[in-house]
Amino acid sequence: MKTLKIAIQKSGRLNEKSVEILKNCGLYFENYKSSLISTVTNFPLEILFLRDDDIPEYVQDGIADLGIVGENVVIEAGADVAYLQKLGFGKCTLKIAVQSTSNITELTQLNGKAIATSYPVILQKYLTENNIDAQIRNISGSVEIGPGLGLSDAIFDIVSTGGTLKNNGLKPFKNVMDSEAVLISSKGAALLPEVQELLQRIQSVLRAKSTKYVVLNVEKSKLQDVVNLLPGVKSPTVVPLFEEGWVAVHSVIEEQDFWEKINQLKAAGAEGIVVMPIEKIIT
Ligand code: PRT
Ligand code: ZN
Repeated sequence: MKTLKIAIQKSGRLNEKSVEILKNCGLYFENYKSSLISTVTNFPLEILFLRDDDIPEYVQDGIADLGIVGENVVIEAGADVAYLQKLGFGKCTLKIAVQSTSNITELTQLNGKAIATSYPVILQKYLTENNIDAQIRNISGSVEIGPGLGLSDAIFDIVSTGGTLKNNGLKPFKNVMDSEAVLISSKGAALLPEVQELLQRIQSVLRAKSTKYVVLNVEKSKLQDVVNLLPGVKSPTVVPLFEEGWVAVHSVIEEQDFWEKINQLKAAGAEGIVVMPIEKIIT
């Protein structure tokens, strides 16, 4: 079996969740903060801990077979890699922002203006698509101070809560791109059986994360109404209770419409509802 290499962020916003998802896949390894590489003991995999900016190129060149990194970083690097899976964390939006007092309301007003950013490639593409001729000031960090210093008229940066914009007297103007952490692989590695095995494990963890296991009791006369609300993985499991005329129903519920479903179940006659986390769903 080939020993794969996966590159993840060494420290920063994506490190913890990247380590967590690999551990949830049942992989055993030491998360050595001080070393660059860690060996998984129960799967042919080595983990490389890198700066996030280096990950797309390492994967494109096949130095690492796989990588976990923000989609924005992959696109900015223009890396030729295979996208295997969105991972549901590190979510953010890349936005153009202007000073709160600015009277810019139309995109065309950016013509001839200067925009500070650390993401010149993504910004240029957006401006070109929209026929805007603005000057891009490429700076490596703290772009939000640009307008205050008179360095630029606008900024283009990652926003999650919007707190940083506000604290610097800026307001969002245009959303350009949504991003989240993604699993990428080199084009050559995408179809390797070991890569597909790891991908399946990651997908089973993601599926489990977005669902809850539910056990509830219901009178047999109301069973059909309750079952209609519960598709389950295949269909709900129904087992008799010791008390005559009652059954227990086991099923899974999607996290996103959890409370709505629970309320509907109660209204349909469900009692003693117990909800549990799911570790993995293997289909
Ligand atoms: O050291 P290394 O180079 O590896 O890390 P880094 O400092 O370049 O990146 P890091 O750890 O800050 O971010 C890694 C990835 O997380 C990014 O590429 C994004 O895909 C994703 N991500 C998600 C974010 C944010 N949310 C985020 N809020 N990356 C950066 N920010 C910054 C943003 O630049 C701005 O300064 O947070 C500030 C805005 O946050 P709010 O909440 O105030 O809006
Ligand atoms: Zn970085």
